[in-house]
Amino acid sequence: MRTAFITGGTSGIGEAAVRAFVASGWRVVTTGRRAERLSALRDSLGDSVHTLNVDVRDRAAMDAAIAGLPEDFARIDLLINNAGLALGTAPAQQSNLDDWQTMIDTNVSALVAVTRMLLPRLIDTKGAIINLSSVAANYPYAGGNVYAGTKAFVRQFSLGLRADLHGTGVRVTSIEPGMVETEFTVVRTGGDRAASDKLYGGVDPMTGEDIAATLLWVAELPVHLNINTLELMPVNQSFAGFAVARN
Ligand code: NDP
Ligand code: 8X3
Repeated sequence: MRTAFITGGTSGIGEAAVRAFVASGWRVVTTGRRAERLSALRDSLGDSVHTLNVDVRDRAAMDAAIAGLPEDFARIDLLINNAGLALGTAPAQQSNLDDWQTMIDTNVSALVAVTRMLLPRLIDTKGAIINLSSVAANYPYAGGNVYAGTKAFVRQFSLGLRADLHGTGVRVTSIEPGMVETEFTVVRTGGDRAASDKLYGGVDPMTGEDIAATLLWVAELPVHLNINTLELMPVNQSFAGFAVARN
């Protein structure tokens, strides 16, 4: 039985991924700060899931949690670096520096730390890493500033990992979704459910389950095949033109 380590299993894409991987016969280790949601997940999915109630930014706690994994969950075949967030949509010149730091700490620093901690196990198993980047890595938009920067880091780090892991058999993929209706926009807006509903209203956005199915598909492809990057959007989302200011 293969084991996936999925960060951020308490909501959205991560929670859907935990459910999809368990349904497909994987064991799953998952993390999150909201203990009650982790317990509910464990209660609904049973012994195939092991939960770690840690903040991904807490390097010492994450290191200890990984070192203490029970034997059945210690051999990791797949890391999905999913935990992440956006805070704010204000222009850079009006943004909150603490929000910027939180995004960098979570989306960049924590992601590289968890990856480094699990690399020896992933090399042992000739496993795989799938990182949640975003279309924001590829297309700048106003108000994207630091969030987009963190996701561009994730994309380029994924490609760099692939170069370093050449010859080890470890596969690495950067997944780059557009609009997925999860708690993402509620978090981004500081709890504004109406703003979230308005953003996704009428769009027929992607769902956490859509992305989970993609993650599972990537993970279960033949091991001689590596998807380097994969960008997804809802049909109703595409590209805008350049902005031009006139004097
Ligand atoms: P959600 O807000 O629904 O889920 C985010 C998950 O990340 C939660 O489980 C949350 O758990 C976890 N998380 C956030 N911060 C921390 C932390 N400090 N420590 C531990 N866990 C943390 O959003 P999504 O499911 O949409 O987002 C998942 C990933 O997908 C993110 O990396 C996001 O950037 C990316 N993405 C999302 C898109 C979208 O449109 N929704 C599009 C492209 C990429 P808890 O709060 O319990 O700690
Ligand atoms: C989330 C998608 O377009 O809101 O990464 O940045 S977007």
